[in-house]
Amino acid sequence: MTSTDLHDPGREAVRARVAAALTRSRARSTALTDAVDDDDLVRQHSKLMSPLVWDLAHIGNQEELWLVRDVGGREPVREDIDNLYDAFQHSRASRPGLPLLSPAEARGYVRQVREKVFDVLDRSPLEGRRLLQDGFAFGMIVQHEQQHAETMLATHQLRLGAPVLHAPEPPRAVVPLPEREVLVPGGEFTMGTSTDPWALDNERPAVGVHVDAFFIDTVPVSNGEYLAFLDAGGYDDERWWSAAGWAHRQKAGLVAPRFWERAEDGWYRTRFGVREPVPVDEPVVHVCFHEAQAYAAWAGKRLPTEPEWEKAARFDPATGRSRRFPWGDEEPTAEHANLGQRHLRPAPVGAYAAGASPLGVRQLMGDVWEWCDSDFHPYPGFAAFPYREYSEVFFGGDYKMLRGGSFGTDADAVRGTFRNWDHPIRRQIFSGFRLARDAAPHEVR
Ligand code: AVJ
Ligand code: FE
Repeated sequence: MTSTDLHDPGREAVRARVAAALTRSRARSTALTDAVDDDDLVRQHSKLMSPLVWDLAHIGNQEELWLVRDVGGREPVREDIDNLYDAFQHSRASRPGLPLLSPAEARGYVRQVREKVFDVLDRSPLEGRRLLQDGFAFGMIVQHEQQHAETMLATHQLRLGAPVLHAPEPPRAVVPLPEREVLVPGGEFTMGTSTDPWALDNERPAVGVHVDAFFIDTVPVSNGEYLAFLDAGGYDDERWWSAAGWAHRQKAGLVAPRFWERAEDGWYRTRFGVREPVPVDEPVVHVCFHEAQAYAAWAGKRLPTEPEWEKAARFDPATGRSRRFPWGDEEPTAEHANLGQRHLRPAPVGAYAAGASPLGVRQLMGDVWEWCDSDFHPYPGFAAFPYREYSEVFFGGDYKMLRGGSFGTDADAVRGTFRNWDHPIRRQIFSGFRLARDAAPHEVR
């Protein structure tokens, strides 16, 4: 290979894209960790979360493992800390007790790793191994950092004390609001992808999946609608809950979404340290899968399955093709979706008309993750890549799927095919849902 090959225009474009994405993801991790003092960085704000300083050094360690050592073939920077920052070695609850790098050391470590990574990027042929193709390894590490930025944002939401994060308000709803639900035609569509360069292993390969005709709501369920479920006694009525859901509701004493609190003049919620009346037109967030399912049963509908959600988000009836995003194949902009922590709350239901799918379904990307009634299974033809611990070890019945990303998710870390998962009882994540229902034979055109 000659140096001309190393710097051909296609590869230079990948390099530029990688460099920009690396810089953007680091700006986000830095903002989230610089927002609080050292004491706050090392403290455990919830047993569900790591100390923020663990996330920071873990981001650096994954980057070192994959980009410095594997892709770059360089000497380790800090081999001695690999075990400390291996998520499978230590539970989140136990991490504050570990001899972690101090905030200053963690900041120095991630900076040192990043300098080497820019050098590796400059010299990498970006081909020859699948890991290098289209800058995949770099894209994977960018997505990893952005995933942890969302996790760190969830830690901020659990943190007590005065607000330290600030952002402008999201856009308003676009009127007229679409009709409540739309029919998604039955038939096969392409789920997953074999071509999206930075798609992770569990999104692959593209598969033809048959979906019966069904109706899906054009917007997520709002706080106002969810309040009606509370007022109707939904949390105290076993009829609406699955057996596992009811058992959890009883054991955990659930009475409302997480971060809600009843006052004399109505319900309040606390959002990144700001206490405010629950905004009725905003998508409900911080509900677990069981709450979403109970609401759906009470409303006489159900949650979409994962194939249904993806068909609603990607299928273009005019061409029969699946798009990368609801609006097309172009990368998200501020007009399409509430992503990237640009706003620190979901936009009202009915916002982002420009981000609607061909069938008119809004807010599929961004705002709130949407619970789907599916377990985490591989697609036929799945192969773990590049490591089993990203997806494969989580396959089975322990997790429910979440789709579309939230206001806390970066555009580089989500797409129409992207699959997220969590335990059905989790609600510290930015999780909401939308409703679906079967189409009766007379409703199918
Ligand atoms: C894909 C969001 C479920 O945060 O647990 C981060 C992503 N994997 N580090 C998680 C992940 C390794 C993962 N989720
Ligand atoms: Fe991680």
